[in-house]
Amino acid sequence: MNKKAIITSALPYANGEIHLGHVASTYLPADVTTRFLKLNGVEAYYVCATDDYGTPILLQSEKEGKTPAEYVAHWNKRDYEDFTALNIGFDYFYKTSSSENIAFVQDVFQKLNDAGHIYEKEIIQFYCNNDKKFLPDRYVKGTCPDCKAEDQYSDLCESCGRVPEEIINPKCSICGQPPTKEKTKHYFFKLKNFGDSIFKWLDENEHLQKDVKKYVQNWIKSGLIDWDITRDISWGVPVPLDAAEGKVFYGWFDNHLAYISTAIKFLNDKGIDGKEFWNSADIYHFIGKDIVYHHFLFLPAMRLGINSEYKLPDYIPTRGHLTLQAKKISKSRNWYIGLKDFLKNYRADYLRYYLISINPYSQDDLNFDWNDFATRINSELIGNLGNFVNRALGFTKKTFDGIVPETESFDEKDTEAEQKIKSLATDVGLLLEQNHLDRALKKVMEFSSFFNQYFQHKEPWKKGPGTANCVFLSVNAARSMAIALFSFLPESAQKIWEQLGLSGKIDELTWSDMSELGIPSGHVLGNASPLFAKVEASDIEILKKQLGPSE
Ligand code: B3M
Ligand code: ZN
Repeated sequence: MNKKAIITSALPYANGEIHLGHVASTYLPADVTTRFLKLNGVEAYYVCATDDYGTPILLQSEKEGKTPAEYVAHWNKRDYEDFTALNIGFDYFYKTSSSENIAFVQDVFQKLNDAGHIYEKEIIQFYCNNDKKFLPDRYVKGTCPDCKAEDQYSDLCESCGRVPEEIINPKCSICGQPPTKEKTKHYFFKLKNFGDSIFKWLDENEHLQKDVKKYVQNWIKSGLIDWDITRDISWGVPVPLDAAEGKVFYGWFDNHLAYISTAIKFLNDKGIDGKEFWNSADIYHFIGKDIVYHHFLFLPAMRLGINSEYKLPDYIPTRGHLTLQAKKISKSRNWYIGLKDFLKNYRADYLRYYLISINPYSQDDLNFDWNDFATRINSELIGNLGNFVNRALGFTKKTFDGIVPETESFDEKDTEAEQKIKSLATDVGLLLEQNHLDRALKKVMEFSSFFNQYFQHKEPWKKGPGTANCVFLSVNAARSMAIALFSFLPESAQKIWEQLGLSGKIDELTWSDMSELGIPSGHVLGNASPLFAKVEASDIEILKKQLGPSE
């Protein structure tokens, strides 16, 4: 394992609230991974930023009578608060509109330009005579020229995942009328130049998901097109050329560069050489499958175009979309659940538990279902884990005054239990290293269920021989579980820790500590109380109506 890592997750647009869909595919998996790496002694930093530029943001700020800078500052603050409430532990949360990112983007552009990867071209841009504006990107909808799917945005086909060269049968997405065309000069990035080198990079990188690689390599085989990187709007990173007055970069030119500029700013401020760190660390970019094109083509091409002055990613964990009650999330149709609203009703760990359990390391979509949420929390989190911890600690309190008893010689069952503790770090760690967060969490739950059965089998309430061993091993198992759970459920893990009467914070430990019998005989436990409260069916029925989705 590399001893340094930088972790990023797709940057949220500073344009509306964070909802469960965002959290499931990127922020939560990245957070779990970062916590895991840190416990493994990796100097890992999780950095993120709001994605502040683009036409939608400009138009929305105008509608609300705010400057775009005020508008994005509002969402930057709010997003950070919402993420923090879910215990997403960013080491640094910044913005693409930072002075550091602007300078960085302009510098990268200059270098690409000097290297001959940029050219100017007169293009025809859609214009709506009805709305009296240029219509870049999302403001035009039509039929995808590649897969023929209808009703697709001109900058991204959600059906085939490509960025269309020219959308067929265009319509203004504000008023629905066919736009006219106006001439304007734009700058293009020679993406075509990079097909072969990206293909090779994909072949050589064994950490990237095979199916995603294949997908991208097929795109490359079918021919890449050069990429229009400028826009005629007032909100964006200015193109640093005299001849480009009034033009700004397209958001996808500057946003992923903020992964680098944000990390470097943060590290430099800490007194670490940011650039050197970036180039010697493992780089992780967590994304959802809708932005594969951008992260597997634009991003590596731009880094290659400046001679890999900043290294390419090692991992781009790509996950599917969250659907809600089996339907696609849509903000405009109010079919979504805001993170803040959700957390007013249920604590962070309920959501973390549920979303991690249903989220495989693949591009398959996953579904949020209220009833399934209630069932999993009640039967797994509470019925299995909460039950075991409460039983083991409660029994020790009642029968031994909370003092962990002296052990006797272990019988076969005890030895098996001891073995489970000793192998937990490896069992869970291997899966986390491979990004199988759902399976790793399941392993912890299997561990808990083993100990439930062990406790049941030993019948310590009969106070026969073996009772002391059962108590000793059970409280030690609860300790191991707390450490293993910390990456997934940080609050609950810390709570178990405190109930065990252990001092300090779990994040000061190391991963392998979970495989020690760390609680000695004679140790005094803290106070046991139920870790979780049941999710009531009646509440779920109310929330289904209240939080939406309301369709
Ligand atoms: N702001 C959000 C998205 O398309 C977009 C991600 C940028 S990552 C550099 O999911
Ligand atoms: Zn229009």
